[in-house]
Amino acid sequence: MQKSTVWTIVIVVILVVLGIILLSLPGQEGPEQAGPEEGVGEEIVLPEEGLDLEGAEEPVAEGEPVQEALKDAETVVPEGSLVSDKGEVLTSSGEIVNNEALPGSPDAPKQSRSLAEGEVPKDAVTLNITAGGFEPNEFTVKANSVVTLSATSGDRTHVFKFDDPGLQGVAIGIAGGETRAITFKAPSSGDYTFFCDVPGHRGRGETGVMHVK
Ligand SMILES: [Cu+2]
Repeated sequence: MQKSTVWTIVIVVILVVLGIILLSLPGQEGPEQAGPEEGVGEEIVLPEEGLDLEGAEEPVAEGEPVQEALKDAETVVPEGSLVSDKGEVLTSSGEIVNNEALPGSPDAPKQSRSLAEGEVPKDAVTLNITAGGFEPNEFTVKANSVVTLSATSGDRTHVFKFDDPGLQGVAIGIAGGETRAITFKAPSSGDYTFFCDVPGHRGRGETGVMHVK
């Protein structure tokens, strides 16, 4: 029993030493051989694959809400901004419009094409502009509601604009005799001055006030 125990210990020690020698030899020759055998490479590759998959899914998930928003969106006036069924005014790419954006830029509310009589929605706010000023020169809308504003020129070219920089994107340019409209989301409550931006027109009285309540 004692002899066999000694031999067992000797054999185990020899095997361990041989194992250590065998393991250390490929390591000295090059890491390329040792790596795959030990499975070290696999452990690193697996988490990387997992991350790649997560990364690929993110852009798809971001694109879906935009398409979803456009699905039920409709224009109130021809070639104007889209309005979603949730009451948001949207750009052609499905983003919520920015009233502060430069007039005519993709992020700003979009004015309609020239409208024929009967194309102005019945619930629109309608303004007539002439050298004598705006008629009416004040109107009231509900805060954060979707508003369609229509402007008609009774004589020559006019440009409807708001004073507040936060509403600079809400602008309408009309030639003589023309009617155009714009759909936008009303701001928070307050009084907002509007005017005609054609040089000299504001000074002769082409101004008014939008009351938001
Ligand atoms: Cu004017």
